[in-house]
This record gives sequence, structure tokens and C-alpha cells, in this order.
Amino acid sequence: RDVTEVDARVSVCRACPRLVEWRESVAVSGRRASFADQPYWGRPGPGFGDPRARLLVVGLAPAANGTNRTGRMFTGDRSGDWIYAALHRAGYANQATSVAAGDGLELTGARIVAAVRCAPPRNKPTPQERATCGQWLDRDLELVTPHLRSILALGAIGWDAALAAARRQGWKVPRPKPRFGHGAEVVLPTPEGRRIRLLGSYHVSQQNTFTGRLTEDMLDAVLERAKEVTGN
Ligand code: DU
Ligand code: SF4
Repeated sequence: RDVTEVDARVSVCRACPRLVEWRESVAVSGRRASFADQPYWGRPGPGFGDPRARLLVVGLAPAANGTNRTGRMFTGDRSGDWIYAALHRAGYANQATSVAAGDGLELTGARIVAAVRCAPPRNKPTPQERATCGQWLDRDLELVTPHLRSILALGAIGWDAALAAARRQGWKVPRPKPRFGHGAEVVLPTPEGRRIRLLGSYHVSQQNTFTGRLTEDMLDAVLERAKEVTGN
């Protein structure tokens, strides 16, 4: 299995009826006025970045007018502006901006995915949708596992998705379940004796970045830690 095949398979997934309906209705008739003349992707967002990533970034879900429009993870919205600018400062991205597919953006050493691959109404996937979409996180983890050193979870939903996927991979996850927080960190030993480190950051959503709950310095600090444990 290579990354192109997984990206192709996820992009036609229709496993969650409510999200299929939402992603497509936004694309057809719910476009934001400023993008009304643009084609919308209207499908699940495949992972983006380096197929040999040592760092896997796990976000929440595509934005209705972001990834659901551009077809590329965290591309075309303010959350994406934040995470790619930070990945650029940390040396994982070759440019600070992420506007649209074909804009030249490349990640080296990092791949970025979401816990849920389709845009959910009010950015809130149901527990069942989160569980169903975990299969795609499994596929991405299997792809990058030979190189993987750390996972950066953006927000509690990404954190929980990463821990659940780690358990399914047979990695040792402490009990009780490690608590999410900004700067949270837990080691997940694999059966082969490797030590994958899960790091937590508040999500780069506007409700955190506008309010100052998440600052650039806070995000940079977690990415510096990721670099330390990942050896980028
Ligand atoms: O066709 P390709 O070189 O496998 O790249 C597909 C897609 O993934 C392209 O838009 C760049 C991105 N990418 C990346 O960001 N970092 C890599 O190391 C390789 C590919
Ligand atoms: Fe498929 Fe995930 Fe989209 Fe559900 S959220 S339809 S599992 S890609």
C-alpha cells in the first residue's frame, strides 16, 4: 500500500451519511459568498505531506469552506494559516502559506491528517463518526509507522483519535487514558520496541487563536519539542 492509493481510497469514502450530506450540500449550495465562483472539493480530505514522515500531525476535521473547498488538508482557512506558518517556522514546510493545491507547498518530515476526514456541521463530528473515520487514521499510521517518531495532536479529538489508533496498532497506551492538554506528552511503546511520542497542542481553530488561548509562541514551543523528539 502506498500513500497515493490510501489518498485515492479515502477521497471516495461515503461511510458517514450525515457528513456525506453536509460536505456535498455545502459544496453545491452552501458556499461562502466570497468563494461562490470557485469549484468545491466536497469530499473527504486526504492526508498531505511527506510519505516518509517522522512527525504525524492529527487535526480535528476539514472546515466546510477550507479543506472541503480546496481538497487539501488545512488549506484555505485560518486554522491552516496558523498551522502551516508554524510548520514553516519549525522547518517542516517550504513556505508559510497554504492557499490551494498546486501552490508549491511541500512538507518534509511531516504529514498532516485529520481525525475525521469530512467537514462536520458546526465542526462537531459525532462519536460514531469519529469511530468510523478511525479506519483512515489506521491506514495513515500503517504507512508512516516505519519512520514515525512522534504524533502531534491538535485538540482533544485528535488526541483521543491518536490514542485509539495507537491501541489498534498494538502500541502500549497507559491506563487510565492520558489526559489531553497543551504540552501534554506520552510515550507509546510499539511491539518492536520503538517509542512513539504523542504530543498535545490546543487546536489552531479561530476560537483559540482569536482569543489568545493559543499563541504562536505556545504552538512553536510544542513544535520545538516535536523536533527534539523527532530529530528533524
Ligand atoms: O506527487 P508527489 O510528489 O507524491 O506529491 C503529492 C503531493 O504531496 C504534492 O502536492 C506535494 C506533497 N508532498 C509533500 O508535501 N512532501 C513530500 O515530501 C512529498 C510530497
Ligand atoms: Fe468516510 Fe471519514 Fe468521511 Fe466518514 S468522515 S465518510 S469515514 S472519510
